[in-house]
Amino acid sequence: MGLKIWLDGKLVDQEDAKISVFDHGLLYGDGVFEGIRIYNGHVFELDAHIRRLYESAKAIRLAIPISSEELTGAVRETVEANGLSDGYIRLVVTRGAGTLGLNPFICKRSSIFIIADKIQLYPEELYEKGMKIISATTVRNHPLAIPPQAKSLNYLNNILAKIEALDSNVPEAIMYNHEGYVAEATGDNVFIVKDGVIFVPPVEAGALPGITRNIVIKLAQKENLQVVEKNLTRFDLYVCDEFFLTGTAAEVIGIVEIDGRMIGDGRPGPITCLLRKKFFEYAHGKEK
Ligand code: PXG
Repeated sequence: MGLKIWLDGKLVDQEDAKISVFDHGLLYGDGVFEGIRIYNGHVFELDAHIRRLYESAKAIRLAIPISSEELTGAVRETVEANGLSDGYIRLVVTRGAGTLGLNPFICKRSSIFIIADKIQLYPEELYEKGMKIISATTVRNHPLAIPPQAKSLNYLNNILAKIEALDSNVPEAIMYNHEGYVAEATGDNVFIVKDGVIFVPPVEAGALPGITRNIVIKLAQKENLQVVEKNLTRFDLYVCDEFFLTGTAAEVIGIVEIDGRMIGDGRPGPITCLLRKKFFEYAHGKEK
């Protein structure tokens, strides 16, 4: 049996979940989205994801035609209809069907759909051994272009960096901003550890304000670890003691090599492993 998809107010079979070829989400990447986890039957940090979605929409002048309470209910309804206890939700708001031509205001009503499915996990081995990555040459979107804080459907910037990673036979790439400071990975935020202190690039460097990032910062502070938001350079990444990425899909994953430079002793470091464990416990123990 296929999935039940929530589409514009109704749960429909996946075969019937269709969007117009005139939808500007498809024609122009004009829309916003969220990727959310389900742990133990609970939608993880749903309120934070809903808030970010409405902010992304506001930033691109997209009116979401239902209230955040209704949308929250729709997400829960979709999870329930698919009987998922662990999985992944893709919540998408497109500009809607219009005509050819950029004008978004021609589109009468945006479309909302919600997919709740199983998540494809990275192999456990990748977490134990850590990941090798590269620096992308593709520069992160300038803040005066597509705002990096808005989670828009226009992911070409990140996709071009991802292609560079895959061409180099590694799964991820670090993106730098137009000033040369570390922004983020293609779908994850960056953390490093140097002399026992955790450093995180500020969101203003061109990162998405990651929900996993926020939680990991809080969990680190609870462990009495010092967390400093600071612009980081490629040099800082090359000489750090530990390096990890955070995100809804990857959770917390150690980086052991970048651009051929080994990080630490070539294995995920102790703070990385501690925070990965704390994040797992938080995600699985929390009633939300
Ligand atoms: N930066 C970018 C550019 C992202 O797209 C993150 C950071 C991490 O944010 P969260 O809130 O997840 O901690 C993301 C998240 C997918 C997918 O299907 C992408 C993301 C999350 C989940 C799934 O590609 N991006």
